[in-house]
Amino acid sequence: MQYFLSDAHIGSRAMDDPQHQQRFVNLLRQLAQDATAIYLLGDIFDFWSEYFWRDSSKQEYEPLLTCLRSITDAGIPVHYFIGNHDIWTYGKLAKRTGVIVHRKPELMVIAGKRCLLAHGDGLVPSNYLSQFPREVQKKIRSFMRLRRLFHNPLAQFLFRLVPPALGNRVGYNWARQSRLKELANPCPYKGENHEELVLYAKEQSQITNHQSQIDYYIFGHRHIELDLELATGARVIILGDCFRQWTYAAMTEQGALSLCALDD
Ligand SMILES: [Mn+2]
Repeated sequence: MQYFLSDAHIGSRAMDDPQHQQRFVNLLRQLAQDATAIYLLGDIFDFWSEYFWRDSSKQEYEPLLTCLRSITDAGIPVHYFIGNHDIWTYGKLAKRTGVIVHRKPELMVIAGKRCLLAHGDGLVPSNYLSQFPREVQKKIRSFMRLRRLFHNPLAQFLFRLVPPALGNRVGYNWARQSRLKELANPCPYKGENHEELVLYAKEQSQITNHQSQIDYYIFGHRHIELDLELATGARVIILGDCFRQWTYAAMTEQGALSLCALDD
């Protein structure tokens, strides 16, 4: 089986559940029993940043890091896509755990199916902004500016110079605020004509020619569960999360994909 999980937000200061990390570790261990590969589609940590200095606070994540290492040591590849909370990894995570880090959306053939994998933040159809009133456009633009700053190599270099205790304080607090905002104002599925990732997938599936047609668009980020078939036959999958919903996707070696919940 091939497994797809996202948005565990381990270490979130917005949630006080001492069992959260352990529950995620248990799930990974269980899936690893029959996994050919595991795809982590972003925001596995609520805030992950690597510095030029030693950062002892990462000990908090020993259970998960050890678990990932044992899975990759067993020969099961683990693909780690950065999300918008764990952008700042420059090799330490990969070295410690053996995961393969992906910093951009990837087209991968998995069990014979063409899959577009991404966390999903920042993926919008073209002319996306123009449909909104000016006020909303402003908000989206400032979000995009922040996203560019987070991905900017110079800004990243400077942030790595910051003492970890300070960088982490800023980072965890930012992540906590964004999680609390989302928990207070959950944004349910907007419908196929408004959900950005669906619109993005629709546009992609229209511009790609028949031979290179994608079978599955698989995303995280939205904390909603979705399995939607487009007119082209492609399916858009949004994974839910491993934070409150505990959902993930499983694909058989024949390429059949289904969404699963933890207590299935
Ligand atoms: Mn996200």
